[in-house]
Amino acid sequence: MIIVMSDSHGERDVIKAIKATYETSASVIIHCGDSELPASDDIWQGISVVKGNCDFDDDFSETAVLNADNQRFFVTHGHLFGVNWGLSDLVAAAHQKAAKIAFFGHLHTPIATVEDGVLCLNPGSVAQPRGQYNIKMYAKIDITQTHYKISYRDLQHQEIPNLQFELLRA
Ligand SMILES: [Mn+2]
Repeated sequence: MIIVMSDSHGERDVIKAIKATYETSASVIIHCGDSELPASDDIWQGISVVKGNCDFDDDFSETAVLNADNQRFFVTHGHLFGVNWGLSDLVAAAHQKAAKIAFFGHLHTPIATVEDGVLCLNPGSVAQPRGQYNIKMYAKIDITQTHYKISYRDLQHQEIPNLQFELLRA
């Protein structure tokens, strides 16, 4: 099981609460950037985090490639790959890293779609949600033999209606 969050924008306690909930059960916990925290903060012990456009600590990486649950993930904030205008650059970067899953943030809105064989997943924002779903949220992903089971959760860790997906693995 993979936990992905993003765009906490200074809300450190939210990261702490999600980490505490899943640190013993998740294979990996990911933060897709715009934490506005220092890279040296001990909150990052046990979390894989990248640099967002609102992060100014150069000790964060712009991208990360992770392996967990027999999958390889490409992680980035998204602004460097033009996600405001489409996912093709993100998908190309994932292909380049031989990753079948790309996690990104920046848009503050949930997206879960398979494009050209790559699951592109935006977990929404745990602090400043935008768009149709005005709910602070993160995503939980279980990978089965055949499917990606994606569950968006609110900050009480409850499933958000209409944001539960089973997508066929490419
Ligand atoms: Mn942001």
